[in-house]
Amino acid sequence: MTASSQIPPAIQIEDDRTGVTIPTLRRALADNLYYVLGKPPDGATLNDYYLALAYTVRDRLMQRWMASTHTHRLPTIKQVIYLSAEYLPGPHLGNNLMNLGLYETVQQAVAESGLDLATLLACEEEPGLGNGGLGRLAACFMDSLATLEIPAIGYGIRYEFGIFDQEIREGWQAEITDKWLQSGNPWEIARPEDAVFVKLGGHTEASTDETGCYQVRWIPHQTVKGIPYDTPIPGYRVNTVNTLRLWKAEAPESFDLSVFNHGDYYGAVDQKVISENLTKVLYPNDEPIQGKQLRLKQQYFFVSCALQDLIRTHLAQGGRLERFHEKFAVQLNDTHPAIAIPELMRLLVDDHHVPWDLAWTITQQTFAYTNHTLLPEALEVWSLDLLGQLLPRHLEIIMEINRRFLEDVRLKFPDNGEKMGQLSLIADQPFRSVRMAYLASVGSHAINGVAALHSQLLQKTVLRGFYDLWPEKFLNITNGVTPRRWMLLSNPRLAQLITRRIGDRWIIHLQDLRDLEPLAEDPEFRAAWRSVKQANKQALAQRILERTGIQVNVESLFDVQVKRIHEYKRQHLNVLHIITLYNRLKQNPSLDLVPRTFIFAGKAAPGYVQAKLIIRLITAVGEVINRDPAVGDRLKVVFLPDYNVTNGQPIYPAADLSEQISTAGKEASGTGNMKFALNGALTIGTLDGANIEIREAVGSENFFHFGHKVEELSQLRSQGYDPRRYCDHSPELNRAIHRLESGFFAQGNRDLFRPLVQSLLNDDPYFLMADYLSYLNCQEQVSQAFLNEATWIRRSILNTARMGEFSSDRSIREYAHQVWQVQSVPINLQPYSQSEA
Ligand code: HBZ
Repeated sequence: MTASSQIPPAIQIEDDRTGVTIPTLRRALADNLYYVLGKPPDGATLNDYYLALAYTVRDRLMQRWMASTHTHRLPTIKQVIYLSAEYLPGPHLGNNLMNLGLYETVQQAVAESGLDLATLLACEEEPGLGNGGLGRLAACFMDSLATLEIPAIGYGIRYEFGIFDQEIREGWQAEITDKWLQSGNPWEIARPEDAVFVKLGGHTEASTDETGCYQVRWIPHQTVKGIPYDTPIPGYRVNTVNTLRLWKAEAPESFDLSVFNHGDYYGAVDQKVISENLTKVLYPNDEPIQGKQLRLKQQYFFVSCALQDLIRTHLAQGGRLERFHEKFAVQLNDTHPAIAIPELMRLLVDDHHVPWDLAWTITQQTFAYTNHTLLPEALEVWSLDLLGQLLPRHLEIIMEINRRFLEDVRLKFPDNGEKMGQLSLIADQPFRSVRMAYLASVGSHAINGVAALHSQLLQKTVLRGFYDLWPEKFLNITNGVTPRRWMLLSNPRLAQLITRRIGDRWIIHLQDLRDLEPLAEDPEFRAAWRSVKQANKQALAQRILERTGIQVNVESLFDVQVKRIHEYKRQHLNVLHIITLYNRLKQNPSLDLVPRTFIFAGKAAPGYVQAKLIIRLITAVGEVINRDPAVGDRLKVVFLPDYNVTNGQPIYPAADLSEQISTAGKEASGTGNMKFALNGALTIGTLDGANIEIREAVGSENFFHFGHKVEELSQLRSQGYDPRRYCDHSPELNRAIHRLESGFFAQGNRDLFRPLVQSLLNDDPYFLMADYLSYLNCQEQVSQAFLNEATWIRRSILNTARMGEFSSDRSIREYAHQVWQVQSVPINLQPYSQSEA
């Protein structure tokens, strides 16, 4: 690209594709509808209008996007490359309008065209290209990178079907295919001209060339073509527009042709289908992993596409491969892209003839690895069998990396065979496999956990041996969330109230929220704060009514737990509390109970039987409690279906209480906990993940903590934990468990919840029984606190005021300085002039 391509082509000054006056925007909307979508105004659907508006906004990003891309490619500029198998960006339109500063103008333009912006925004299908926290973190990071004007590309997979849509049928989760591309995706631009080819399968052949150089050739069984699709990621009120580049797999035409020439047309079509299957669907597992071949193919496919893309652009800019790591800082979002380490080695050594040692230095200097979980069942391993079949050359390279690594270990710890076995990238049990977290650690110069406790535990447990070897590689970078989407866009009432009092710098300097602290003592401000919360609760109540038919009391305490459904997150501990309150009410119908509305949302992995049963438990308890006239509107239990970014946005602003009740040591960080506290909810939580840091920041008096700490749980475990003991000692726990066993919530069916009850009574691996009493007492404190409205609101304000450090801008600054060594690069837009064009 040349410099002049930053400048839009010569048209009029107030062009229909760039102008931002109301008449121009209206004309652009009509224009895009007619000329891009081919729809006359009277024959257009709401979705057509949404698409036309999206194109209108995309047009207004284009000059900044091209200028950013052009500048970021310059050899002197270091770029962040985020490799993530998952992204959950949420709907783009509202966010892009906000970041461009066009929200109000477009709202008015749309209204003058007889349309309603909110209605058009609701047409957008969000890209559900992730499971949960990890994918959403990638999206928050992309927002912060652009806002901080840091050159970045996010690489990932363009899944044709994202995370399934969830419906609740007779109380059970049903999974529906997510056809997010069905009505068109106006935000992406296909770049077939940038396609790359990815090899799979086959075998390798070693030889020595004429200069005596050892060479390995990989003769693949199959080749697939990767087509990139680019989505602009604009920063907030800056010119930087970064790129999210997602790859789609297709069959290479040459392959089709060769088969076609042999007359096997149907064979060619089959091959095409096989190739395209590669990026068909996202694996809907959030934690446990199984060795599925297609998943390894997906991982390798996008990583190879990304690295080939980088090498190509680097060389095209005159860059030298020895300087690859000076141009690109590549972050591995968990181990899903860790195959990038042998892939970069292969590209450098085999394809570009870089000597091994130099290639290894470049590779280590290039990569950094973020770990997101310690759960043993979630740590990725790939069997040598599978790797050998699919990526024979990579297996050889991994073995060579391991050989050299273990040799270093041996020199450092002579005569310590045990150490070598512990550190080996290859596990022997239960089958020979590559430990991807080890591979990622060896191939990276920096390794981080995502909250202080998690980073400590990472160093002490999963990666202990590596920490002992290289303590200097390890660091903690606590997660954060973007205040643009999670406050400004999703909680406009609160954002406006805050801005009226302290100005709007908090949007990019979240620490400025501190200025709200003194206002917590101001009764007038507290009243305004309360009205905002009530309005948000009213809005959520309306959605609850529309989606579930349940009428909730907006004066009640909104007690909210939204996140993936998992035993370690302990939604069923929350349910045990609900059942206990219900039992108390049944025992004493005139009990003076603080009214609560319990709100749950979240998806369960389709194969995770126990998690699906927890959903059924929540809906079953709701069915009984919600229609018990003796309860009235003192207790309601709601399960909101299809939790995703879109449906999450109205939830956080309406919460009074945030449930963050994972077993200590299990939740790496959590990010929902940050969204709630930022929006003024108080937290009830264990000392786990980022809860610990949130509690320190907001003040322990403004945070309800309960439960055993990590060390206390390991002590319990080593003493021979007996969950039944807690039942025997707590009549209320006993009664709650009995309600479940008796079939009371299952129309007399004693079998339905038996697996849950059995698990709790027999092993209780997540210590619900041990934490029950402490949780119950803590909930009692919550209720008492809620009765005093003035102090509750005061605490709510202080939560928001003190959450400044949990902006993803802060996380990204830490990565930029401590891991990536990258700087901001402001983007200059040449002023448009007729003569230049
Ligand atoms: O990553 C989550 C952690 O559980 C959470 O504590 C943390 O806040 C968040 C961001 O750091 N982990 C995930 O969301 N993990 C996945 O979504 C996942 C997806 C595919 C897998 C394994 C895990 O194969």
